[in-house]
Amino acid sequence: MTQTTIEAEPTPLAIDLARTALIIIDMQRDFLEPGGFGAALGNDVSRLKAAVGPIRSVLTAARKAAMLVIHTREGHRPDLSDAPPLKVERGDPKLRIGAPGPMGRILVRGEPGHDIIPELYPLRDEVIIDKPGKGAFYNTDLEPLLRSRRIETLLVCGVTTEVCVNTTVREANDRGFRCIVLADCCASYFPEFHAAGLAMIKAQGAIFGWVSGSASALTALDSD
Ligand code: TIU
Repeated sequence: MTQTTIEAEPTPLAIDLARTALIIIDMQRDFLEPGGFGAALGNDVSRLKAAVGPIRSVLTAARKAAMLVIHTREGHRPDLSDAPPLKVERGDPKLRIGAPGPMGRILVRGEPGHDIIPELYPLRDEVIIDKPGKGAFYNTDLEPLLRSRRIETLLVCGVTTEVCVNTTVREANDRGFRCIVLADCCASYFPEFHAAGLAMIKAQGAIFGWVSGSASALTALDSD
């Protein structure tokens, strides 16, 4: 039986687990560890750690339930041909996208900092979407991949709540996918933006999507 109900705000939701995917946004060393892109922008990267444990629990349950798991990574080609100059030209010139740092070139594909943190490392058969933008649909093959698997619902985790998570949820909603954002599986460098980012999604009768948490997701996954 793949139909289940998940507790969420503003309403509980009936979902089909066979048509649901777990998407984990940008849990990369560049955002979570010192010396990467997040730190280069002046952020306290330790604030993102809170999401790691809850994501790990949901990821383990999703793997057990044989749910489609998708990991995304924000980053650019080594020649930066896919990085708009206006994106690169922000922040301290010594610490911009493409500049050398302790984890390799900042936000560049193939560099140690671009990779996913060891605690959440993808299995060989899990999908990795390399994205040049904040949204996971922009200039990627995520949409055809989801359509080919007949996915209609996304359980959304990752960082940061108000940047790449929110952008991806808005893109997904416009494409007809239902998003359930797991609050404790997301994090921001700014606690007030985390709260506002979640509030904006579920307001107005779930204008962009629903907000739930890892405990409710685990209950729903166990019911499979
Ligand atoms: N800076 C910030 O909060 N986030 C990003 O630049 N990318 C993601 O959210 N992944």
